[in-house]
Amino acid sequence: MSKQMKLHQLNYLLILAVFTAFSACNNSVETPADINPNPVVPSEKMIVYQQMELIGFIHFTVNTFTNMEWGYGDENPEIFNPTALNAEQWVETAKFAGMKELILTAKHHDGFCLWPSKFTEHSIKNSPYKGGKGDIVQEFVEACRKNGLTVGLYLSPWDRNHKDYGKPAYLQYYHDQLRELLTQYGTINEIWFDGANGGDGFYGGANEIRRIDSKTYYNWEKVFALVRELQPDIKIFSDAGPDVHWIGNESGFAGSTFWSTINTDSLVIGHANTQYLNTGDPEGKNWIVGQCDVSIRPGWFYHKTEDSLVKSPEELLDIYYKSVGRNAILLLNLPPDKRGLIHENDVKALHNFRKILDETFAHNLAQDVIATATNYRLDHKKFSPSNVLDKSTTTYWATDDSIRSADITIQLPEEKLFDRILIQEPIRFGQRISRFDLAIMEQRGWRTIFRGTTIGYKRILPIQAVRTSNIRLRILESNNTIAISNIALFKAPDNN
Ligand code: FUL
Repeated sequence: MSKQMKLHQLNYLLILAVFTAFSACNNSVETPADINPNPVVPSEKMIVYQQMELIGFIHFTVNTFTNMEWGYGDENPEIFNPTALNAEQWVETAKFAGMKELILTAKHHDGFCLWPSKFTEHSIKNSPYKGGKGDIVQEFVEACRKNGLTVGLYLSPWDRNHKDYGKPAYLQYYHDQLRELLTQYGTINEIWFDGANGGDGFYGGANEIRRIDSKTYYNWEKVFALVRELQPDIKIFSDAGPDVHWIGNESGFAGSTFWSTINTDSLVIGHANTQYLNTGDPEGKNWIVGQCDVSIRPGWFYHKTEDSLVKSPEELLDIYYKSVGRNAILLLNLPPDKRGLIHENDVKALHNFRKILDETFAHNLAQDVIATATNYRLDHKKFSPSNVLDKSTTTYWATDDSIRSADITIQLPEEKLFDRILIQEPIRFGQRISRFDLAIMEQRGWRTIFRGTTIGYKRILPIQAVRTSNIRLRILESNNTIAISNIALFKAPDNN
């Protein structure tokens, strides 16, 4: 090779290197930053929690054997005798239904403990179950772990058995029990603090009424600090959070307007404003996930007389759409019977509920579609309307900052029949949308089929079935730059 040729080659390589470096540099300049987050956003831990969507409750204690809802606290532990208890059956039933976590009543208001607590005789250790050697919390935790469900525990603050309830001494007892539960059973994902507090009870034989000041008695800040010290990643549920809050009713539904933001300083555990809890607060300074608790039966505990009153799959679906479909978590209670098994009727209803859900959401009809919008941020593909069509909740369509009202239209390759519309916001930037409507294209033009307010992590709109090839989501109000991460269309099996 001549000297000149070599030089030529060198020059060429140099130009190529400079060009590559320049275009790499230019590309990184070209990829714009994400939209600005709202002042209140969820932590990564709470986003993961919200993505569980459906979780379950297990209410089981002496009440199951006395046919009560609130045990008085004077029960003889001898009555607690499940003959065929199988925690795996609970977990397998829950898992089949699509639940990602189960929460067990380790201690309900009667004070009876499902684990052999060192601090009381009112427990499983004095029952015939496994000759007093049983530990149902342990069995439960093992079954959950084996099946990949996270574990939650309920430790009732109100204790109608304990002689010191209402006095300072009880608080030490409560802390000791928390310590047992949160140190002896591995990772606990959620702790559930009930709001029912004080009233009549056995109280070590005093048989009287004990009232407490729900604002001060438990010193909740201290309790929460202890919980976090023992289990740093745990989610704390109560009427007031701090991570997950009660939805304000026990029927399982969030408001049709539901914000994940709320102000906790106005909430008192045991005396919360249920309407406020049901809607959240667009001005709220705390991000707290809403949780809708409801039982599959009229009662929280098993009663034989309710075997015929198990909620139907259709009722369960209605609850699902009003909880998960409204930006909240559904916590569905499955109470084991006296055998220690979830009753066949409950299992059947759950199976059919799951079957309908699976059939409904198996096939997104928004396939091979084209999404267009009246505006998209910087005209950059990072914010393109087509981002709402992938399954990812990371990619999103967003508008320019000055835009607070915009349309996104989805054009299907042909007319499709659908009756469920799913919409999601990329909540890592906060919750933004406060008014929207949906319209479909008909022969005479656009027809509005739904007017709504909030969307949040997930909104599912069960609508009358419509047939169309064009659907338009119009965002009318938003507290920040508009952003949507997903839109999908589904058709439920007929009559569901
Ligand atoms: C209520 C309790 O009083 C019920 O017994 C049940 O545990 C429910 C989940 O919470 O406040």
